[in-house]
Amino acid sequence: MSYVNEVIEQVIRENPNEPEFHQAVKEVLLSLEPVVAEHEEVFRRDALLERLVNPERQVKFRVPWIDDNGQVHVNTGYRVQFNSAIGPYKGGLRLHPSVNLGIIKFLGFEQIFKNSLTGLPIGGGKGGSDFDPKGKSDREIMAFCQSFMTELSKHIGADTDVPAGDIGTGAREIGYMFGQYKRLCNQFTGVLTGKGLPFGGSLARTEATGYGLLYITQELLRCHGIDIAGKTIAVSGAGNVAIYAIEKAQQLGAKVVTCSDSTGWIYDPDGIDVALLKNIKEVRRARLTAYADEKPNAVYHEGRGVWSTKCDIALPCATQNEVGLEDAKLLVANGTTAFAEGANMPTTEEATAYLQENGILFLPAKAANAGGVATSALEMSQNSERLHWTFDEVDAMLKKIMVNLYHNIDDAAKKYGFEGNFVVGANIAGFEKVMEAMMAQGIV
Ligand code: NDP
Ligand code: 2IT
Repeated sequence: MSYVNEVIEQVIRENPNEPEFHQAVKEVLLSLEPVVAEHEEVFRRDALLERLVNPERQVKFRVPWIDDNGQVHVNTGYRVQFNSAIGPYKGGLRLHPSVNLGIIKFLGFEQIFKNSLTGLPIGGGKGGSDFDPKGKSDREIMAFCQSFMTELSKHIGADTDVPAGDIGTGAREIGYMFGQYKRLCNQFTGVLTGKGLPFGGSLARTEATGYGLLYITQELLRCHGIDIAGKTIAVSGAGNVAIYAIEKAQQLGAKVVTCSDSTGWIYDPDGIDVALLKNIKEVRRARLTAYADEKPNAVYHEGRGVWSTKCDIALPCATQNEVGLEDAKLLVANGTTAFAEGANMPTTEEATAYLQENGILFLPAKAANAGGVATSALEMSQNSERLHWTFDEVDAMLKKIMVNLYHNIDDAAKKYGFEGNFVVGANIAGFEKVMEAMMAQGIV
C-alpha cells in the first residue's frame, strides 16, 4: 500500500465518526501522490504526513450561558490549532448546531493549505460551537459570545492564534468576542479579524471572500478566452460569502439569478436585488420568503434546487456537501462552463469527479474562497503597524492575491502533469510551502 493510502487508513481508523474530516484528508493526500513519490523515503522517516493530519493542539470546552428567561444552556466550544509551520494559527469560528469536532477538523485541515496559497504568513486553525444563533436575542448572542471567549481567550493571541468569522459568526459576534477578550486580557491587539471598522477592522474584509471568489473566477475564465460579462450565474447561500459574490458578479457585468438559505431558494429572472438581500439578511435577519414578497417577479421554492437552474457559472456559497452527484449531472446537462467553490468543501467527492470528467472548469474552495482569510491577514498587518489602508488599497491587494493564486495552482498542476486540474494544483501548491517549513523546523 502506498504511504498516502496508509496514512488515509490511519486517519479513518483513529478518527471514527468524522466523515467530513476523512473526506478532506482523502482529497488532499491523494492529490499529493506525485510529490510524495519524489520524497517518499524522507517523508516516511520524518512521519511528515502523520504530523500533517494530526492537529498540533485541539481544545474542547464547556460554554454555559443564560437566556432571556433565566434558563442556563450549555454548548460545546472548539478550537483546533492544526498547523503553525508558516505562521500563527488562522481561521474562522463557526456557530451552527451541526458543529462537532470532525467538522472543525475538516475546516482546520483545509485552512492549512488555503492559508499557504494566499502567500501570506498564516498557519491553519478553526473553531466554533454547536450554538445556534437563529432566533436568539442580541443579549443572548452577547451572553454566548462572552462565555465562549472567556475560555477561548486562554488559547489565542495576536501572535499565536487569530480567529475570525465563518457560518453564524459575523461582525456582531466578532464585536462581542473582541470586547470580552479586551476586558479579560487588558490588551487591545489584533487577536480577531473581521472586527468593526472603528476598532481595528479592515476595509474590504466584509466583502473579501465573495469579491475574491469573483476575481479568481474572472481570471480563470479570462485565461480560457471567456468574458464573465453577460454570463448567467447561480449562487447558493445568502450569507456573507454569497451576498458579496453576487455584488461583485453584478459589478463585472454578469447576471446572478439565484440565492438560497437553509429553508429555500430564490429564482429571480431580473437578477438578484443585492440591496434588498442585504436588508433581509444583514439588517432584518429574516427568511428568503421576504425577498419574494417584495419582488413579484421572483419565485421562492421550499427546500433545495439552485443547481437545477440553467447557468454558465455555478458558485456554491452555503455549506459543505451541498452539491451532490445529481446536482452535478444537472449542471453538466445545462451546459455550465465553470464552477468555483465559495463555501468550504461544498461538493461531494462524486460530484467533484463528475464535474471535472465532464470538462467543467472547477476551482476548489481552498483557492476560490481564500480571499477572505487573505484579507484577514491584511487586517493583521494593519493592526501590527497601527494604521488603516483605504478600501481601494486593500481591494487591489486582494485582487492581486487572487490572480497570483490562480496562476500558482495552474502552474503546479502543469508541473506535475495534471493541466487543468485545479484541485491537484491547489493541494500541491499549498502543501509545498508547508512541507518545506515543517522539514526545516525539525521534528515538532
Ligand atoms: P453565513 O452564516 O453568513 O451564511 C451561510 C449561508 O449558508 C446562509 O444563507 C445559511 O442559511 C446557509 N447555510 C448554512 N448552513 C446551511 C445548511 N446546513 N444547509 C443549508 N444552508 C445552509 O456564512 P458565510 O457566508 O460566512 O459562510 C458560507 C460558507 O463559506 C461556509 O462554508 C464558510 O465556511 C465559507 N467561508 C466563509 C468565509 C468568510 O469569510 N465568511 C471565508 C471562506 C469560506 P440560513 O440563513 O438559513 O442560516
Ligand atoms: O474559511 C475561511 O477561510 C474563513 N472562514 C475565514 C477565516 C479568516 O481567518 O478570515
